[in-house]
Amino acid sequence: MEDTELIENEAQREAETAQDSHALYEIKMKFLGRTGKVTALLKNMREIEADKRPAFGKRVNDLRESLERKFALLEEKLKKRELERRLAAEEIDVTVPGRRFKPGALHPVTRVRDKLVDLFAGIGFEVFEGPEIEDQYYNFTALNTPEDHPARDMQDTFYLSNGFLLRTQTSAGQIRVMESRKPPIKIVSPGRVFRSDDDATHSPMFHQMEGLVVDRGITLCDLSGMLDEFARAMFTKETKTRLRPSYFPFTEPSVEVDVSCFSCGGKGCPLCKGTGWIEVLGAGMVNRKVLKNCGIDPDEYSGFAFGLGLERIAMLKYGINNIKLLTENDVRFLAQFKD
Ligand code: FA5
Repeated sequence: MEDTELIENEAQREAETAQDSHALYEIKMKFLGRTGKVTALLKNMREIEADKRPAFGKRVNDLRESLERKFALLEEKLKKRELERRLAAEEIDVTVPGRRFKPGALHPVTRVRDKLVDLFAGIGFEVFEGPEIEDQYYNFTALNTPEDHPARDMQDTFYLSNGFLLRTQTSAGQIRVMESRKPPIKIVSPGRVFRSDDDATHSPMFHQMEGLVVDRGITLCDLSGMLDEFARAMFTKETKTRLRPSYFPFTEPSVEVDVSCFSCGGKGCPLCKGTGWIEVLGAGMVNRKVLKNCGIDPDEYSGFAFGLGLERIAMLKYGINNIKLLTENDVRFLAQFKD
């Protein structure tokens, strides 16, 4: 009986020292757990005289119940305190302004390329990406460019060792496609090209996009219709195109393609230098010799090709007056192009 009192006092004292619910649980187990002190009292029952056992049993059960109540009360108190502390620590002021997230923007040349690829993919073109390092055959010879053509000069072309060069035009990819596939062929080929060129509208590294269609019965009318589609999608719905005779060794006939000035609608303004037209690309019917070089019978098949400068289109579309701005990567400049 004395033991029960001692244990009760001890449990009470210890329980009050518990700093948190976990410590309290440990103390509770020390007294009320399976191997706890109160449980141990019951195990000693046999050593007690038989007539005193019921009273002792009742006393131990009362003790157990009383301790359980005390622990429960303390536990509730501690848990409440813990919750209050946690809520205070995790308090969030939802009125504090958030950190501003500055999203990047796509480069204007990337925008133009993506828009063109989307447009041409929508009318059935596949995308082909040729290598940036080419040899004379793909970049010039197979494209019917004579040995003494000025484009082959060191002043125009960056030569590497062993007869390799940095491609000067995406037209080199035309040959790779025609060599490896049978018509019908319908591809666009965007990519970087390199020329020894440097002024406000010319850069030593720039981007072109080549287009090539080869099939039975392809005519200049197909090219013209497709270009109208391109001009309307790229500039405005009212934009028109016109073809002017030109010369490229790999097309015959060759044309330069102008679009009606989308700034003044064709009346004449500084952008179109008063002419109402802006030149945007070179094109033509694939030269019979080029088809033959690639093993395609020019009596059976014909095709058209076109090549445009992506920087040129971006500069026109966004009113950029110096090509250098496109490679300086000044964030203040780039951040202006959102659509
Ligand atoms: C060609 O490169 C031909 N391969 C295009 C072609 C393809 C014709 C298929 C016929 C059939 P050209 O040298 O004109 O053509 O270049 C095409 C475009 O690239 C030009 O209209 C211009 O927009 C752009 N360009 C040329 N040189 C530079 C340069 N240094 N910097 C930026 N853009 C340039």
